[in-house]
Amino acid sequence: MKQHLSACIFDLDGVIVDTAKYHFQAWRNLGQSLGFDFNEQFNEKLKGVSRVDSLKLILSHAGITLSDQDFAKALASKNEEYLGLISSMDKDEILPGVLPYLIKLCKHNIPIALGSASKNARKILQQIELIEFFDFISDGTMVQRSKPDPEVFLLVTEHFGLEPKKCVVFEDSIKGVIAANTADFVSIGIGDANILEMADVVYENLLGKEPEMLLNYLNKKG
Ligand code: B16
Ligand code: MG
Repeated sequence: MKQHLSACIFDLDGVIVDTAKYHFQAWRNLGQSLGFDFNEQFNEKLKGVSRVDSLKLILSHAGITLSDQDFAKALASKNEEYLGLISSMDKDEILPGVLPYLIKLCKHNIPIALGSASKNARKILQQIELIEFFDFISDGTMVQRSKPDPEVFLLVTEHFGLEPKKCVVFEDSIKGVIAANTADFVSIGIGDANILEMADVVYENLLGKEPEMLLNYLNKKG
């Protein structure tokens, strides 16, 4: 299997663990403190987007301008609330099917990497006791550009010296799927097929999924 599939790259929030709901809660509270509310539909636009770019999107949607100092304060306040929300998170919050899937990939000796926009990624992987599975972590502390730019995924293939078209990206966000497609990775959407229609294939979650199935998608990609 390793000859055909070079590596698997997992997004974190919404793929490995459901921190997406905590990001939503913390951003929404911040928005409300600025006199602006938003719903889950708008929140889809924030998924996979860096902290700074998320705040820019919220402010532009709300028509609010902040001074540089207030912008920095708002970012810090959102992250403080988010860290509070995830502080008691443990391995019980790993999403369905993730652990057995990672174990199967290990058995096949397929390198496992993280490709997350989050600057809190390492802390979260440690907290949910999955960090040992990851051969390489590419995260928000290492990139200049937010998804849909593929930089965070390309750091992984550069690190291993691999071709993107032989690697699979698992993503819950539209912007992450676009990032994977742009750089010619095989994209597996995790979540709602109507929202992630651009992905090569969409799984509701990883429950009962077999890594061998990935070979079909790689072959179709050519
Ligand atoms: P942080 P992912 C992304 O993580 C989240 O989807 C996005 O909502 C968040 O703003 C971004 O990380 C930055 O996170 O504030 O923790 O640095 O989905 O790419 O794993
Ligand atoms: Mg995500």
